[in-house]
Amino acid sequence: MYPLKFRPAPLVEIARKNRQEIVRAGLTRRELIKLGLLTSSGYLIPTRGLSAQTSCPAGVCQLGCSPPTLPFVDPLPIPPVLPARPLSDPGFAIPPNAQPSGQPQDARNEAHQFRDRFPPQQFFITRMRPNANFRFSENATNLARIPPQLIWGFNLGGPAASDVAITPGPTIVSRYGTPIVIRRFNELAPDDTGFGVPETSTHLHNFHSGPDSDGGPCDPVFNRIVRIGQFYDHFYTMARAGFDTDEFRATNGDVRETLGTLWYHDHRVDHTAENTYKGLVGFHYIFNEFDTGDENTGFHLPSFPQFDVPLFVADKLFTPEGEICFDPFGFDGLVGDKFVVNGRIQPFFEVQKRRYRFRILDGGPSRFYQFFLTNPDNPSQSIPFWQIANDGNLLPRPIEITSTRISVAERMDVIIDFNKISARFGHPSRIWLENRLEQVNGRAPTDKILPAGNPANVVLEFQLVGPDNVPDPSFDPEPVSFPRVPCSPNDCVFAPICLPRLPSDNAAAPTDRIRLTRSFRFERGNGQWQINGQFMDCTRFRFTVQRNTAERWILRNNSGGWQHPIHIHLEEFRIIRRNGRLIQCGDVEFSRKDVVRLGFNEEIEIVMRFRDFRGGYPMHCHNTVHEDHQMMLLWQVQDIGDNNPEP
Ligand SMILES: [Cu+2]
Repeated sequence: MYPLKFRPAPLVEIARKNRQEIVRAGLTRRELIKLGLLTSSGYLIPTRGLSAQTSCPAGVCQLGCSPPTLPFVDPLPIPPVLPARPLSDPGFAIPPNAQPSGQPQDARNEAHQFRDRFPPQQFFITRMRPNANFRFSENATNLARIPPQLIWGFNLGGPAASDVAITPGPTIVSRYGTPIVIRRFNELAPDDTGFGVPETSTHLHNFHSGPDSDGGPCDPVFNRIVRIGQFYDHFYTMARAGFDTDEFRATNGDVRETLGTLWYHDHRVDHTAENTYKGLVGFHYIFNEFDTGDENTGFHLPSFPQFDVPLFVADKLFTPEGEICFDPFGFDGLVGDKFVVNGRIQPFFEVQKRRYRFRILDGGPSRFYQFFLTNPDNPSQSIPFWQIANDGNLLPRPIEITSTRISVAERMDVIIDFNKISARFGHPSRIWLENRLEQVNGRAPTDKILPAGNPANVVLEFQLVGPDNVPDPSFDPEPVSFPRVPCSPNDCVFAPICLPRLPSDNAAAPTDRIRLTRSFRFERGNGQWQINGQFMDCTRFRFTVQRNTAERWILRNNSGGWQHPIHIHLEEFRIIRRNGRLIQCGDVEFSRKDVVRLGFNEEIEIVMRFRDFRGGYPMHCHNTVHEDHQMMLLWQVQDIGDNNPEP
């Protein structure tokens, strides 16, 4: 499976074979340590040899052992937009499970909920394929160290081999009010790199989807897993949450539940970390009549695609020989030593001196980030930018920040005004997007903020080009931003996309009334990760939520050693308290959320509604290594819920 250019050295081959044999043997972590094959920190002990390049043993997959590379030599790739197909596309009419024999079959064995009410108006196709010639850099020096190699990705939907799969995959652009079907083919192949399972379930994080199209990890009854040669039709109503409640039926949902920045990723149970790390990820934007994608209309946010730019940030490990690697025995999580943005190592991006909207995503598998803007010629400058959205949700008021911390799967939409930076910070020619949060293992960041101006911590270099004061019709968040403007709980700069009412214990409407409080402990147990003392179990739902009601969930982490980004499917929640402290306006978490960072010894109170759909969804840690090692549970929504307070 290697391009001719890249013939792995024999020692690498030996190390990989050893790793594969161990995987096949199914040995436990404890057995491996006993046999002297695994260190207690979770790294496989290499069998022999040292690479000529570094002091790291050949084939080892370990922090600090990736080959050195030159930063800022590759332009930032922008994933292409997945083309929408007309409904007359011959593929669209074929009903599920009625494919001509010899053709790929639909893996789905359940109906799409609400498809009659929201008939699809657009159809997309994409194919998951191996790409054996993927370049993490185009630079000759870097290519000599990290050669073209195998990843998994998504293509533009064509059957031809020339329609090559990329990672991140094509950006899917959809709109509220235009229901869609996305047909995703699994055209992967088994490979011998030691990680990745060519079976998929593609989750649209965190769209309000029926369980049939959510792309969950597994289900006690319905099939979630798409095998090689199969496809799966994901149907998205493109309606806001609440569309099947009395209050919001007529408007097809509550406009305040509008989502914007989403992403899709593999969610195959037990193998999500490997499969997403190997490339099965991409952005999914949703526009609407207010956030239009055109800076001359609606909220006047910077125009897509030129000034509205996705930044898929991920960290990777490579062997000293330059082969991407993943240690299946590192249960703590994987932190890489190469920052990759939209598939390139530490790229640069040329910007005009005007405002841009960046949609920053922590693509995992395990690292937390705290991003700052750094002027490399004067790292002591504190450069502000404006956060306008948290996860998929516009904030009630933009917040001026000099940094924000995010954990795996969290997103932040920010406005960076390069004209103001140029005028106020001495006309710098370069600005770095720098991650200054120290993290040395997959457990958690150390909470230490590293000094500014270290190229090793930079994920992306902005190169400022062109004249100052170019015409810029886009929205300027500064004059309306907190703390320049005092905040209020009723803020709604992006009206009508305001914060929905908070559910409460005594509300009149069932969808507003908190029916129940449940609590969940996220903890270490039996060498892996548990919720309330139990591992993930695909065969049962741990509890049943009553449809069209609200609940309060208490998330607890009694550990001083671990942090967990907790993700809940189906709807957005609100974080009410952290350790008893109310989250108040002016805080970036005073927002609708779909991931919450559960820090050291923290107790978090959230409230959430469960509307419209029936069926099963997961809650899990989004450190994907923790998730795969069992920190996940399935719950369901039905017309009658249970009252289990500690499921
Ligand atoms: Cu975790």
